[in-house]
Amino acid sequence: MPYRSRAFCVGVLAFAAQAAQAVESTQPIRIATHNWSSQVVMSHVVGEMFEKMGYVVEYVPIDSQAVYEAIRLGDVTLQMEVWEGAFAQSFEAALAAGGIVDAGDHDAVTREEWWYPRYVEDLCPGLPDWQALNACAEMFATPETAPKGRFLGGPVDWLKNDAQRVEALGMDFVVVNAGSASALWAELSAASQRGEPIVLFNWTPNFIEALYDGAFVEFPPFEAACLTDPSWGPNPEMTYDCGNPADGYLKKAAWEGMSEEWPAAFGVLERISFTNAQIAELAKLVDIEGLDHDEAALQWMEENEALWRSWMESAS
Ligand code: TMO
Repeated sequence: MPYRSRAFCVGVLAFAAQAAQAVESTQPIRIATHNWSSQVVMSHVVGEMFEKMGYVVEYVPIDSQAVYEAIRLGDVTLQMEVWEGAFAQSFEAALAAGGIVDAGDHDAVTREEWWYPRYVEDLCPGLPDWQALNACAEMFATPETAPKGRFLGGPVDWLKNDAQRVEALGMDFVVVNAGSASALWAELSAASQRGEPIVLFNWTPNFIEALYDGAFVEFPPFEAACLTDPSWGPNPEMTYDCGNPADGYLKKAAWEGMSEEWPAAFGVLERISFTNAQIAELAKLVDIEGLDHDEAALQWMEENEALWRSWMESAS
């Protein structure tokens, strides 16, 4: 780096350090980002708030299951969207091991499950019942799964239990994982245009609700015992013979040391609570309106200033 620009950088750093004197620590707060839109936009909203308070922020793209171990070890500071269906097991295992804390629930109630666009009900009578779906399995076949049906799952780092569920319930389906969220939506769009049967992973809150009518498949209702006690549920010999929680939590997770290193920021994190409608809106700004994640965060903040200021206010 030429000497002049290095001097410039040093000047900027000195200024930043001065501006940040109000905060307890200028160590970067490391915010995990994942591979679905609302999570990334929300992370940028929180990052912007922390920067306004004088903190230094870094965004860390990381696998959505491995993140809990990284937080536990203090390598990552926080994760804004802990969805019960996909991440409860990894999160709760890390909680039991220590070093990570539950930083509170969002107002939002979540569901992550097999889902189909509404017209599929005309092709496969008896939906949303899972046994009715299974009776139509062949209709969902692709060349790679025939004669079994294809369930198009999300990227492999999300829910890991679909293949076990298919086996435990004796379903004539093969799980094929999409490489990305946008690959899921591309397949949904193509199938809808042709009126073809499709069953895929979806969740709520999400922007999809604004674009498609559809429904979740109803499996045997979730209970914690389903995952641990083989005798529970329709298959007395296997676990995972149930659906995902239909009214799941959405939590924030943080490194245990956050409340000492950056106490005011931790207080803000605890107060932050997004509703279903707000989370769907975060996703929509990116997935329908085409904004970048950071632009979407700024736009959302412009439109919701009283709300995020209220989360920040009682901080100092
Ligand atoms: C974790 N997700 C919201 C994609 O199901």
